Amino acid sequence: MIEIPWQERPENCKNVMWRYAGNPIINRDLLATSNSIFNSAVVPYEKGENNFAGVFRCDDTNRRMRLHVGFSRNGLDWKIEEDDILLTGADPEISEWVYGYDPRVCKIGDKYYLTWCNGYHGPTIGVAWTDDFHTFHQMENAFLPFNRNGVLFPEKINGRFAMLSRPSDNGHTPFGDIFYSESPDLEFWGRHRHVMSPAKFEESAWQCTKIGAGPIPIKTPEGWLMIYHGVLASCNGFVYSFGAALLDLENPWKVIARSGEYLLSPQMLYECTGDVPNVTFPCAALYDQKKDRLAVYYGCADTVTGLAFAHMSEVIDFVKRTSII
Ligand code: BMA
Repeated sequence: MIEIPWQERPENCKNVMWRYAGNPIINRDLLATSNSIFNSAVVPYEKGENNFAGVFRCDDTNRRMRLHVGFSRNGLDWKIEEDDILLTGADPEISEWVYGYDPRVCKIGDKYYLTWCNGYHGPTIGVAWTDDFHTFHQMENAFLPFNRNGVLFPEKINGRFAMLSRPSDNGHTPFGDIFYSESPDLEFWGRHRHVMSPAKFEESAWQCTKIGAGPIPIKTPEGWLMIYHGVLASCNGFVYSFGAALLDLENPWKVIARSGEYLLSPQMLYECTGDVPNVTFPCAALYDQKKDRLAVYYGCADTVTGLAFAHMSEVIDFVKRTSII
């Protein structure tokens, strides 16, 4: 097992989740042509020096939303490629690149699957696989537009591939529930099941406008741990925080517990100022089961990338203790 990035909880911190002191770990201008690098996906890779690989949302200085591959030895210092990713093999009807953002990467078997918000007559969920983080083989879009936050499960469930998603509109959607879908082949998706709706304002305001799955769900003996973002419509615009829920292992559309409190909300200057103020948006997590360590990568103010830590056992207790279910 490679060492995932880690820093102990600061002594004066009482929270379940704490930030890396060196945040942001990726600045907006890491690339010659990047306006911002955020909402990005990281996985263990273990090839040579590259212990970690990732797909990064890099909006360029034309403000076009693009996906770029990156590699890292320690999960903190990233080398991101100047050229955007190479998608190949798609049916010509859907192969035209329009835009791509908010990637997630999920290892299933020996392949890495990329899902992202893919422009095809509006946002929908694109799917591609790679085994070398060089060539990405594009498959069919999973759903009809409009949809965002497509997040695969890392193994088949009841014999089928499984994905969470968040049907939306073509704009800055003022609503949004999380749904669960199944597929025999990662091409045809069906058996759609409702997972959860935004919370009641009186009960848990940070997640009362819309919600969407974040990192790939993590299997624990207590259920699938789903870290998800929640949005509050404030008088100053949307505020994006994140919390977590536990989903039933065999029927993951059944929610066992769901945090009423947030794990992290925009509070630091780099989370509160930037191209879109007040956004913390998680897209990836690394988990070291033996050491009970969790590291969460999240976009900050749609501008830079941050990292936060927690002990998995404490996150599970927190979800159960503050549950609104
Ligand atoms: C969502 C997505 C995210 C973004 C967020 C806040 O709709 O576009 O990429 O972080 O809005 O702007």
